[in-house]
Amino acid sequence: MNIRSIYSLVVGCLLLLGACKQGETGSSAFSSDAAQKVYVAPGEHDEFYAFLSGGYNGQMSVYGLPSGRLLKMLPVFSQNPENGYGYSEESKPMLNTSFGFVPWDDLHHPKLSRTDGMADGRWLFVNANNTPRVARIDLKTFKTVEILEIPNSSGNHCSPYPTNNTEYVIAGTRFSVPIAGEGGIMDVPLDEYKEKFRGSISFIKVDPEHGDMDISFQILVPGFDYDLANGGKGPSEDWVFFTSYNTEQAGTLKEINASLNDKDFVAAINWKKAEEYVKQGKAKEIEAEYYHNKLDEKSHVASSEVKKKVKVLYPEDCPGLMYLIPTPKSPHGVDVDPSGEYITVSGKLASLVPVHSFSKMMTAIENEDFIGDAYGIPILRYESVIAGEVKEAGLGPLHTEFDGRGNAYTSMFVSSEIVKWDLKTFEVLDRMPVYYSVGHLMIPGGDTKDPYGKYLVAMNKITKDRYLPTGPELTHSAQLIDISGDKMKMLLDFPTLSEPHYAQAIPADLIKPNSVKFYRLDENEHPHAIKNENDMKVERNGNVVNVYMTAIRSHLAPDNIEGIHMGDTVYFHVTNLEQDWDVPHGFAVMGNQNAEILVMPGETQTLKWVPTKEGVVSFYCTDFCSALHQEMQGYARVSAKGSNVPIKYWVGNKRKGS
Ligand code: K7E
Ligand code: CUA
Repeated sequence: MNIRSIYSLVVGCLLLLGACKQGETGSSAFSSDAAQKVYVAPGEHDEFYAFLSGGYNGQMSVYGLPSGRLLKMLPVFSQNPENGYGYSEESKPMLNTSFGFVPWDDLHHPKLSRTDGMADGRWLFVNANNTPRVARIDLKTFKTVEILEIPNSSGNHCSPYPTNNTEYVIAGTRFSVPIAGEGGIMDVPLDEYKEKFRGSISFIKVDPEHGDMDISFQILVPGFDYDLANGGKGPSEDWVFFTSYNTEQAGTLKEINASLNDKDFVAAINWKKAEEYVKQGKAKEIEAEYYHNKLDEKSHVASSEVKKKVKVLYPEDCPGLMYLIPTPKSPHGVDVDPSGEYITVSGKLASLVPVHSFSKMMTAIENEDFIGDAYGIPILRYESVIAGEVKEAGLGPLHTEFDGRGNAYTSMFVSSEIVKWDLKTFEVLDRMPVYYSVGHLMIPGGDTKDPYGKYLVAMNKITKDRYLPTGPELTHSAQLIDISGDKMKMLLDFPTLSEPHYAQAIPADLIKPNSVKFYRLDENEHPHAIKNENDMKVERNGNVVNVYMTAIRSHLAPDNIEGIHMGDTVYFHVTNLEQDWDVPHGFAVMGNQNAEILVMPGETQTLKWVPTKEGVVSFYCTDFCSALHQEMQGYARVSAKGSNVPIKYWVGNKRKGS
């Protein structure tokens, strides 16, 4: 019997005896009123929306807290068979990049837009880690409305971090790359890492009204790996802090060669200063190629624009822009406490959690208390900028969040626990084992200046025996912990979609009232929309056939189509005429290699179909929309190439064509 089964046996017995008083069995006890605390009665709503990244599925998922109910899977960087995202002609451009169409990426970090240091519920920014991009999701529609590629970047991991009024969203590289003086990633021998490679940190300007993104400038930083970042708050709000590892600048076997230095760096960057330098004309414009994809609000059609230039700043030429704080050892997360004074760093290989002081950092900068420089960037003295160290915190610290009551919570990957510690004394106050090997943790508002506290979500990497087995692949597991009292209490396990890294949560009231219920048909500006089924039509243009179709409970118009020939490409432009909440119609064509679509009320979506066989092909609505949903179906006749079957189409006695 292993420790875990002994543990569950002990807890189980205590429960049976009804003797599980909170705290009596140490911090690992879960609350006897746990079920009550997470119970949201049928028909009731959760208190918080939680947005969990999907990790390697490239999507977001939306949960209610405290129930842990899955509300939605929200496609961003990957095609989604649920609603045709990345398959419909309207949404395909969202996945265009300078490398071509990329159907699947890896998404790690969601961050809500902010007003005055608090999440405001307008937009959610997320990163594509593999092919560097930042996306914006509109929380009125829960749709990805914009994706911006990041040039001069590779592995967009420390991304995306909004400043306190969403002036910028900041995105840094994980991999450094050889950036040519005139721009572009060069072809160089890989053993020239030290001489030629640089990292980049991109400052994406966000339109305050509409949220549209644009790269304002980039800072080309020394060739380390940049891992995570966080913006300052209050006194430190002009600053953003990045962890870096591989300050050894190893080009191979980083597992060993990037773990040699006892300390790596936190890079502190003054973004206000950077902005000033750009205004003064210090930035150099270089060549770049990156895609900017946007979904038009009125037509719901996405389009891509290719951008060709980017402005860059070299920090060595910009005094006061960037400083390096030595920090132990291969740091991962960096998190700034609600007051903006404490900068907590989680070194994966460090035995303690260092807490740097912003005010001490400013004094040290003023006194030029430097121990040297790296590539012209001053290195501060560790002792001069340390506020305290959390000793014996746990093994494998990764990330920290705050409850707004003077406590910090750090996730420990190796010792598989959440450790609560005091921001004044740096003493450990409580430990909660989690199952198993936690990565990120999230407290609603826990990264803002005024956390909501109350709950903590641990997002665990390994699930093992937590649920009924489902073969070799298990869902990842999140755990909800009550942090309202002195001791943490375990409330709930719930499964997640793929691998959540970071997450955000916000009171439901900040989003719920703004949620769009359907698209207004009279505002639909899709070029192929028809707003009345009498306008249905099928038009041949060379070997392209455009079908203008409507869907309403419970028929498609037209539902009989003739005159399609082998060698044709058919576009079904389906407009959903419904003007009611939650009445989508689906559309599928037998044998179509380009999937299906799901059309929201008032919206038009286009499905491309290249017939591969002669004969009669059925099509139908895939969403059970009414009692007569099964009747919502039709036929397309596919004739031989060059046949003389003319275009003809009808529904009921409305008949068109020759
Ligand atoms: Cu720690 Cu990609 Cu934020 Cu995962 S990262 S755990
Ligand atoms: Cu429309 Cu089923």
